[in-house]
Formats: sequence, structure tokens, C-alpha cells
Amino acid sequence: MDRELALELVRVTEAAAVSSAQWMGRGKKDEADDAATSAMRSMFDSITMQGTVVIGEGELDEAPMLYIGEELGNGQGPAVDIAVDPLEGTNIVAKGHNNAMAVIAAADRGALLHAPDMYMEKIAVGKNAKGKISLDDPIEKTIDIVAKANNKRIRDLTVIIQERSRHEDLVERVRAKGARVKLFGDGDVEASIASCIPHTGVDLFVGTGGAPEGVISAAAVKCLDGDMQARLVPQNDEEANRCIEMGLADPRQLLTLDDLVKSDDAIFAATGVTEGELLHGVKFLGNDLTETDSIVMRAKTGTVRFIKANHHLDRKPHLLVNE
Ligand code: VTB
Repeated sequence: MDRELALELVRVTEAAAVSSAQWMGRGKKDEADDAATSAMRSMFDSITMQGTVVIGEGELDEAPMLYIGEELGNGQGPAVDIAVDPLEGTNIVAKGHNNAMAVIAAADRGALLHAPDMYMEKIAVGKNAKGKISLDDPIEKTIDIVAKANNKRIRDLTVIIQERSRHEDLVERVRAKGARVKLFGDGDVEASIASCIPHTGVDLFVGTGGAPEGVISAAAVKCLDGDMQARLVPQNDEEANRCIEMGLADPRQLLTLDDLVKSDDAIFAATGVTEGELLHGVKFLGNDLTETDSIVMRAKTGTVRFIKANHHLDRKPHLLVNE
């Protein structure tokens, strides 16, 4: 992949964030998602790449834009798989909570797991614990391993877990072991990235969330030289068959970071929509001036860029959404 692609993709997440942020706090998650999706879709046209959506807004019959299999880009340049979550955290934006982002992952054609929209068990850690964790280990053993790798006392170790009833037992066990639990409402891409960035204070991400979000997170984790493992959790025969159709003979097989993102190169770009620990949200500064905060990174070089940008909405009227 050309390195220029990374900067092109951040322009796309910026556009999605600026559009969807205009729905922040209005209680309308679908409108927020639609605004992000259409802004993202229109920005892709100008990019020099032969992109194919492998993770998107749904199958062709469910989604008018950014559907799985849709071709993106101007038809020239590198052949790439594109995974999008135009608005990671639709509920977050509707309610005005923290940590919503517009996100894209890209990798060489065929490199991203074509994960169907179902649940996935996931674990993610930063560089120090790379190669040392297993999703099959009991959580107590994992905590011992990560504490040692990060050179921390267990009582100073922070495990980030999505606040859901399915995680009640997990939360109890982490607390009983003596570690700290940081609960979050929505948006597990941000939470898994946090486990790879020391200054967030998060040491370990674990729990069950969306499979598409899992693959997108894996691209970010690869860029940050962290580690991740996952396992699809089909809820019925139909979901199990979808796993088999996508090439997993055993739908419950353990997926390593290299199974989730098969190439050494991957690009991850995200722009904050609402305020978050990793990124600031979109700010409307008056006089049609808007500020965005983004991260873009590439696995091949490990470069991580934080990009702050000012956008003049009077000169980008296509990003204005109508209520
Ligand atoms: C997960 C998580 C996402 O929604 O899919 C979650 O991966 C849905 O979980 O980051 P529930 O079915 O328990 O609500 C997000 O949090 C946001 O899309």
C-alpha cells in the first residue's frame, strides 16, 4: 500500500466525524450514522485505490452505501480491503456520551478477516505482553501475565470491559483477583486501542463485542505492535454457517492477530466524534470553523500520527447536515 493512502483515509474519517457530530445529543442514532456513512462514502470516490468493502454497513440488500463488496476509490492504485465503521458508537452520539469515533482500516487485498456481523470474544494487550497472552487462559492467569509484562502490581493493573450483563462474571473475577475494572458503555474499538497505549493507563481489554469492530481493532493493534486474539461466537446455526461460508471450517477456532489481519502492512485511521480518551471530539468553534482530532497509523513503519485540523464549513457545504 502507498503511504499516501494513510493521509487520504484520515480525510475520509474527518468528513464522517464532522457530519455525524452535528447529530450529537439529539437522540437520533440512525441519523447520526447516516450522516457519517454518506460523508464517508462521497470522500472515497477521489482516492487513488482499488478498494473493496469487506466490513461495512451490511450486505447489499441491507445497506445502500458502504455495503460489503462495494468497490471504492477511482479504480487505480493499490488493491486493498477496506473495513469501515463510519460511526463507532451511534448510541454514544445520540446521547452525547464520550468516545464515539469514525474509523477505517485498510490492508492488502485479502488480508482482513471478512467477519460477519455477530459477536466475538476478544482480548487485546500492548507491546510488553505481546506473544504472552491467550484467549484460552483463565482471566486470573492473564492478569498475572500482563502485570508481570507491564511491571505493575496487580492492584495497579486496569482491565477495560464493556458494561453488559454478559460480562458480570468476568468483572467479578477481575475484581476478586485484585485488579481494577474500567467499565465503558459503547465503543470497543477505542477500548482495545487503549490497551496498547501506555498513557491511557489501560493494561488489558477483554470481553465480547461486535466481530466487525474486532477486525478493525486488530488493524489498530497491529499498527501499535500490540497483541490480540479473538473467537467468533455464533448464536445459532445460521450464524455458524456464515462463519463456515467465509472459510472458517471451525467457527469457534481461535483467531490470532495474524488471522484477523493477515498482512504485515495495515492502515488505521480514526477521527473523534465526541470527546474521548484517545481523541477529542469535533468542536464547533463559531464562524463556521470546526476542529477535528484524528489518529492515523501504519503497521509497516509503526508511525502513529495525531492530526488536528480546522475545517471551514462555509467552504465545505457538503459536510453540513440538514435536520
Ligand atoms: C459491540 C461493540 C461496539 O456496540 O458491538 C456493541 O463492539 C454492541 O453490543 O463497539 P451490545 O449488543 O451488547 O449492545 C458497540 O459498543 C458500538 O457499536
